[in-house]
Amino acid sequence: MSGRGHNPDGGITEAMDVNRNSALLVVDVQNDFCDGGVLAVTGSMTIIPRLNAYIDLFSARGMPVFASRDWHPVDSAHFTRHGGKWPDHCIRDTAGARFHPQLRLLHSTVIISKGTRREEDGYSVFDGADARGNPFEKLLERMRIRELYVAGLATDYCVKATVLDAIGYGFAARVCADAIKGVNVHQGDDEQALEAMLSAGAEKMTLNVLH
Ligand code: VGL
Ligand code: ZN
Repeated sequence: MSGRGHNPDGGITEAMDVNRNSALLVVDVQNDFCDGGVLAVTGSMTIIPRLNAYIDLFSARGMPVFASRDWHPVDSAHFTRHGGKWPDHCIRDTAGARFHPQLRLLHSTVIISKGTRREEDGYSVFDGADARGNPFEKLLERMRIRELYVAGLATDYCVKATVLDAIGYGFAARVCADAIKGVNVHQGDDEQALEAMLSAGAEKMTLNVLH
């Protein structure tokens, strides 16, 4: 929850504290977006240890961790060949679509696949669903999550679209600013994206604030 409030243990929660209504979402840390991938995001490798620290922190506090993945069909309209913006990437069930091996996901991590339909870009994780087809938003609702911490790739596309959707759906959104990286098709896109998220009402978060 945003702001101060009584936490379930009876104490006062500082604004920056994670609590039982919070969840972590690690966005698209997949081989194709990391070093050696077809759409490698500069600096992506540097955030993996921090993502692992966020995952450890949330799981140690018993809070849910979600990991999204871009999971495109081979003929996705999102690909240049079919009129879209991007080279072929994260084609479902290929090596490039696998989570990066250095990302330490847990068995309890809920995987959300997105961009699965031919016609869609699927930038927002709110366009995605779990293995049973439950939409992300429904899962959050069912788990009584009110606040979403968002980290991962890429700042200027999927992180941004997801954070803006989260706010639109009425969730409090926290951007893990030390664990995101942008594609930067144009220089400075990442900074602009962060600004857009903050002006929409997201809060900036870093690991040292949470520890
Ligand atoms: C993404 C470009 C294309 C992302 C996905 O995960 O931010 N970016 N597809
Ligand atoms: Zn994509």
